[in-house]
Amino acid sequence: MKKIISGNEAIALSFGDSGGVFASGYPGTPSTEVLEEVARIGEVYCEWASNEKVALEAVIGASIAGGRCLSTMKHVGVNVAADALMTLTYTGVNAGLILMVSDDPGQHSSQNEQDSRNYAKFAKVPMLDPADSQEAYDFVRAGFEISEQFDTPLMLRTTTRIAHAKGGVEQKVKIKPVVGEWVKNVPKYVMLPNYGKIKHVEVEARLLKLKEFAETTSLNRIEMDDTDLGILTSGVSYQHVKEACPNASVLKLGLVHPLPEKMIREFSAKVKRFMIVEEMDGIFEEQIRAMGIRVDVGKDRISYCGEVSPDIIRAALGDAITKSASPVADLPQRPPTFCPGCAHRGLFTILSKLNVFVSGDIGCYTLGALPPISAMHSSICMGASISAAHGMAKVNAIAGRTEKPVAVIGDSTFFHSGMTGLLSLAYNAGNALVIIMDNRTTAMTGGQDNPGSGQVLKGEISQQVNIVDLVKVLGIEHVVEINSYNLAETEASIKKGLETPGPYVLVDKNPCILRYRVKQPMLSVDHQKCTGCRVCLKVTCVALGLVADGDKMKVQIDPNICNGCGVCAQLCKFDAMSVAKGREKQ
Ligand SMILES: Cc1ncc(C[n+]2csc(CCOP(=O)(O)OP(=O)(O)O)c2C)c(N)n1
Repeated sequence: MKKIISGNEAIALSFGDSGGVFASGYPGTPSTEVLEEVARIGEVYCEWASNEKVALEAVIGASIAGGRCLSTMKHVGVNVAADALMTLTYTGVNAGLILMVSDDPGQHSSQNEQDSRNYAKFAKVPMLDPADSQEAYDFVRAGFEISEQFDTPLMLRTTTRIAHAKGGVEQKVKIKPVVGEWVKNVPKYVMLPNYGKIKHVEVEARLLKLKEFAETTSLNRIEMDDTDLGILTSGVSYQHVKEACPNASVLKLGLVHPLPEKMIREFSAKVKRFMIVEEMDGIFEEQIRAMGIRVDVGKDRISYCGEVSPDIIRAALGDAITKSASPVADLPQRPPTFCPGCAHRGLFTILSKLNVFVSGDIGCYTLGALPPISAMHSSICMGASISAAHGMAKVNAIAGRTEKPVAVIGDSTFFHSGMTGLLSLAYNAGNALVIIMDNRTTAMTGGQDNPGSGQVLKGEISQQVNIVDLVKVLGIEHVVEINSYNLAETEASIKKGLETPGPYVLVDKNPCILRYRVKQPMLSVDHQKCTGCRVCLKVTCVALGLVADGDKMKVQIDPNICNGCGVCAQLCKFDAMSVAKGREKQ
């Protein structure tokens, strides 16, 4: 019987059904649900690592110890794990090892739009690119087989639409996990230069064998139809191709690296017009053109940016497009904002008031950059806030500027890659104010656990790191706890941190309102006192709205949404906001 599940669920299911024994990853949209689902199914050991490099390294150890294993991450996570990946490709594996990476064409939820297929080419490893949930399921099983047959890590790549869309999946007969031997093999696993040189030769030979395999594997298939048009494609683009050109001949790649040169040559020779449809980079096209194969339609007509759609394919072919009646076009924009009651709101309200330069990081707090709060001025990648603030302060000092930068970072990001930045700042006599928003979860990606939340992925209680102690151990003398719901106190603490020379760290220990559901008595507005000045609206809380009161518009609070955090009330100069009558005890 078929199950209707998402690509992410299919990968998790197949991991358990294909003899998997160990999984480790770091959350990141659209990959996060894979490990959550492995944990929910509950048959296989899995864990959140503190970052993607740690996750991949743990999985390397698991493979050396003989267990089939899986590491999950989003595309930018591979940048973090790349150091391990680029040498893992030399050592190869003992038991099957899959690195699952989810790309985000269209940047629905990411800081960039990089194409992970580049990594497969760069690391010289095979990559599979499923086109639906069934393939996501099947490719995990096939991935383990390829990984073991060719002694290589294998990358399994999804994109947002494959990861999150649901489709029918037929399960295969379950393979019982068998843990292999754990053997010492210095030339294979110790990549000193002398061993590495030998391994590099082996990697090149392996790639040639994989190329031969690509020609014959059923992972790649030709669907011959009308020979006027032949399209080479893979992944979700295959679905768009089938919708836009149902009669065209199609070469559908499941193994997207290395490419089956002979197969492509023969296919392209049989069709009048040869088109390549690929999202983001022109990786197929570049290689296929380098093979000397004629490409009639490709990246010259399909953008490197954003997602592909049937309309884009039709337009690239020069077909007349009847504009699709998109219901989305006329909807009002609803930019993301802090949740009602989120502790980040109070902090950014004060940072905005103080008009300091905020070196930001990646998490819910990045929303502090948006108007009208507009209190974040750089955000590059996870962990960059502290190191970048350090660099700013050093150059400020050289330029004779006295302004001290402020770095804002969340707890998960601090554990991920902020700690090393702070260590370096302390070591190099830095001069920044660092604010760590310790909401005890990885909120941005849906509230996953981390080393500060006190429990692990499968729900068991674990140690809970005390960030204040940790910061001290890294060499910071001034560490102060703050409560960002109290605006006056927070302002005073920030000013003190800015006035004190050298590194200064504030830790805001307020739990994520969405995950921990901390609810204070809700507030209401006294319209006798409210003048309609709208100062409170600057905190961009969706619980606040306007309502007509006589000839004036006055503020009202939505009782269904207000979390009673009181930040808006502290901004009101007319004392118009207070705990709603009858709601004193929530
Ligand atoms: C290298 C990398 N891995 C994962 C992500 C996905 N991601 C975005 S923000 C974030 C962490 C947010 O947690 P935290 O720093 O605690 O802030 P919060 O959202 O809880 O305020 C993650 C995992 C990413 N953007 N980059």
